[in-house]
Amino acid sequence: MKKLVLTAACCLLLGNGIAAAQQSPAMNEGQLNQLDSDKSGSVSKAEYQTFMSAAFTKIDANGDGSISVTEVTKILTPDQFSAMDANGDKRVSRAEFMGQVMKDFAGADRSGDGQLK
Ligand SMILES: [Ca+2]
Ligand SMILES: [Ca+2]
Ligand SMILES: [Ca+2]
Repeated sequence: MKKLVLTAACCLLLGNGIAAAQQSPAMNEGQLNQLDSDKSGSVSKAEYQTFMSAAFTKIDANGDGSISVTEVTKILTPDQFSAMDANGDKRVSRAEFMGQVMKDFAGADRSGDGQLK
């Protein structure tokens, strides 16, 4: 399960966010289904937030409340890590992580209705 979540988080981060230039900006159906916890056919902001918050907890392997480069070597490149590290302290805090992923959500929500489908 842990691996699944990490993979999904990875795909989301890579697919929707900072690496959008190199990757397809759209999530595939499997990723959407995984986030759509109430099976409404779309991913609400709340569903996305809950999922990504849980993903942060899993990524933070040593549970110190922030993500270090070593915890994401398999998920993010150093450049992607720096992009998430808003204050440049070499750690991605939960606030920095959530800030980035919610920005990704807003970017992916082209219709602006707070739902991804
Ligand atoms: Ca839903
Ligand atoms: Ca940590
Ligand atoms: Ca930081």
